[in-house]
Amino acid sequence: MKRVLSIQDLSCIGKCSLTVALPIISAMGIETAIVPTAVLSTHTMFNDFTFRDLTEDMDKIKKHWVKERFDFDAIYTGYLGSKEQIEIVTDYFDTFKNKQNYIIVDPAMADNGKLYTGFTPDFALKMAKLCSKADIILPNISEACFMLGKDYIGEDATPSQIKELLTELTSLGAKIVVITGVKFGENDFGFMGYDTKTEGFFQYSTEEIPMKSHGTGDIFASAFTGALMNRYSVYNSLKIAADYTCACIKNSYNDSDAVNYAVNFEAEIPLLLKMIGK
Ligand code: PXL
Repeated sequence: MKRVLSIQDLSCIGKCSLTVALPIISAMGIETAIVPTAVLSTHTMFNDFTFRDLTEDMDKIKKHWVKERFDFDAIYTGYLGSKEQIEIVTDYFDTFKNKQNYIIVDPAMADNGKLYTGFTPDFALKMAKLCSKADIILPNISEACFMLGKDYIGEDATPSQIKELLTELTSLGAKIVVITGVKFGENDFGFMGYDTKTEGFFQYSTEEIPMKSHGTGDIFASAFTGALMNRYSVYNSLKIAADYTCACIKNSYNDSDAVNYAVNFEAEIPLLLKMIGK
């Protein structure tokens, strides 16, 4: 069985980061090892959330795993709580990277032109350095702009503006760069990417559900990682992730009982498994 390591926070309520990565990647038949970077009472969109920092444990966990000679088919990182945590994650990459495995960085730190609570522009530049070690990075438009130290170009950025951003992002050093949350036209929403090996752009879109929700980037990155581990190509894994994320948002949009701080990703896991032939 393939084994993924996911390094991100554990938000007890909020359906994001590890509470999304664990069920989705495990359901796809992949062992999911974790390093929880912090325990929060909720994700940071609620007021007065608690935050227990687990930075001190991160290095100790790594040292134990080196002794045990564990290895991973992919390392997928999301929300990280501080610049120090980014340094430690860099050490994880240096320790566990090998010729076969993938490093996937979702620089989860901003949306709609705003950094999440607690982050500074400086943090985004540090995250950009982490991206240099990745095989694949998955920023949204806001995260891409913050990492490049540029003014926010808006959610309605045109495909040609996104192409420019992608080209600039390749200077960070990742092999494949993908920007999520791209609007291609009326009711047409998806991702656009650039592969430095083939030197080609690619894109894919689904219908746009008129609803903004938290954790959808984490659902996308988790489903992508799971599909990649099921031997789908990078492009097909991204497509599967986009179709699944769209189905999750649609499910919540049609459900008057859906919570307003996340989407019903659980209800669409059977669809995701069908998509990967399970
Ligand atoms: O979904 C990204 C995310 C992850 N972790 C925490 C968050 C958020 C987004 O708000 O607050 C703690």
